[in-house]
Amino acid sequence: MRTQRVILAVWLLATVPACGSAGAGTADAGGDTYVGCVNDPRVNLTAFPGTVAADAPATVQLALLTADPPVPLAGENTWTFALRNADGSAVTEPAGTVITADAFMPDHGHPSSLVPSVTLQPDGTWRLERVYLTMAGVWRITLKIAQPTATQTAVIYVCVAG
Ligand SMILES: [Cu+2]
Repeated sequence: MRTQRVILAVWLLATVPACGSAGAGTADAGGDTYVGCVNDPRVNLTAFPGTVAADAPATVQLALLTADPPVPLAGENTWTFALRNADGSAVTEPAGTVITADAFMPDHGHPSSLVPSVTLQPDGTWRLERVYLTMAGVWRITLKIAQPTATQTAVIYVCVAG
């Protein structure tokens, strides 16, 4: 029991400082761990609607359609998107396409505490929920698009302003 408590204390010491200003939903993101990102060159999605190309050699792009809240904010975000061909035309969705997502904060080396969910909607667009950005900074949302014939990856970088 005592050993477990010590291990927990060490674990907390090791993990908490990396996210010292991590209070979800707090406006105080100006702690010394905040990495400014408004002009960060990695950020490839700054507004909705927007598009993000899948990694080569994939040819699809994500057409990000709507966002709630309208810009990425600390807290839970819900986005919708469609898969498009490189020329912007609609992708004919093969049956059995499964898209999974994860959210990660590369500058702090930690994931979000929630795994986003991705659901195909009746109109053919996809709903990406529980994009839980727990603190200000750059977040990387990786979508794995598994189709019967191939798996493609699209990586979204957003800035949650502090
Ligand atoms: Cu962090």
